[in-house]
Amino acid sequence: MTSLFDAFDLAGLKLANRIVMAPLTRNRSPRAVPLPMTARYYAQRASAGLIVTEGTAITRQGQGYADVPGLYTAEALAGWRTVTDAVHAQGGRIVVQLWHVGRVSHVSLQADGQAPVAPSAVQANGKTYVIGADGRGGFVPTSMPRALDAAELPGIVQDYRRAARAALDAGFDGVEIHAANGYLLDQFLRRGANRRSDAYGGAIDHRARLLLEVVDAVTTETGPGRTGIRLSPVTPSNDLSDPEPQPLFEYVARGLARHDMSYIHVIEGATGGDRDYRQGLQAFDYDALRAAYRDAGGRGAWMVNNGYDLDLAQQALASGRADLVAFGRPYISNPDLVRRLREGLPLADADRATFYGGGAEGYVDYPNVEGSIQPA
Ligand code: 8OZ
Repeated sequence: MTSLFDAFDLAGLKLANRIVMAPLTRNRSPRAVPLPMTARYYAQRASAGLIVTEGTAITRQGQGYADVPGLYTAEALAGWRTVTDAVHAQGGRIVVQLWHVGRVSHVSLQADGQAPVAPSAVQANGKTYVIGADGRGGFVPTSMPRALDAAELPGIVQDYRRAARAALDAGFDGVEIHAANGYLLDQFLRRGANRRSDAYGGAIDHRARLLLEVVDAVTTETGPGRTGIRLSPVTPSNDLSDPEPQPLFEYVARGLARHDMSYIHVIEGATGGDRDYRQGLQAFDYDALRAAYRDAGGRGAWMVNNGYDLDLAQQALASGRADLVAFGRPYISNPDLVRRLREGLPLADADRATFYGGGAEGYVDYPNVEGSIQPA
């Protein structure tokens, strides 16, 4: 029977096991540049079959929180090169998550204090994290966005494409397109943020158009089997919703099947919360989503995420519901999570106070099960 600890062939990339480190925002990259300790942080977690980095802004416009990393300056890319080298030196595999936040941003993070961009001028009821002139961080409401003009969208597609090229040049094994959790591509998909009446709004095929254009551009740039995508069909994160997610996401799945994806990464339920969370009248049918992808000829790996423990993960693999399982929060405090799960060892709890922002504390100082920090 398939186990989490079996190797996996991800479109030619050999993974040592089927455990994935999920993307985790940590806000420790001033001026969008990963620090030397970021290389240490990821290298400590390199026994994961695959690491997906924290969300990484493709452009300054795509940034929505203080101190998240980017892919749009030479300095940031040089920082990422030290990360990919450090992970590869430990025998790990790492892809970068390509992120554009859309409306989930604040004027103080945008060039010249401009409004963030979105499908429509609909403000998210939510907060983002900024650092004031006095150097202190705090939460502020997201700013009112401006609606993107259709003529700007090819430029955004190009931004994804350029970021994907830069990522491969910085040594990443591939990229993951962040289309989840209420950020730009999800804002186009779901009706709660998309009030457009042009070719990018309204009917399902219109709302999915930008996402599929980005997928086309990025897969063309990376070549086959090097692009994954993350979806969250029902999450309420960042004030997003849709009354009918099932046909929308099945349409997306069929569209993805026409591209040579490395994997489809699905957050089941509310991100970081209730796995049974629903939007719309019916519970979302994730098996039907997978079937829509496979029936349309999709051959990428199926990656699942959200609140998995060892038993639930093994069941998902054994039943064929998944090929890979992504673990998020446990990876903050358990750099050797693979070993702990394999040997049935207890997991360490993470300190919430150091999830977002700060320094080495709560970042690179979680020991492995023997009490040492490896690599130092
Ligand atoms: C937590 C805090 C800030 C951003 C996501 C990138 O939800 C995020 C994120 C998570 O996908």
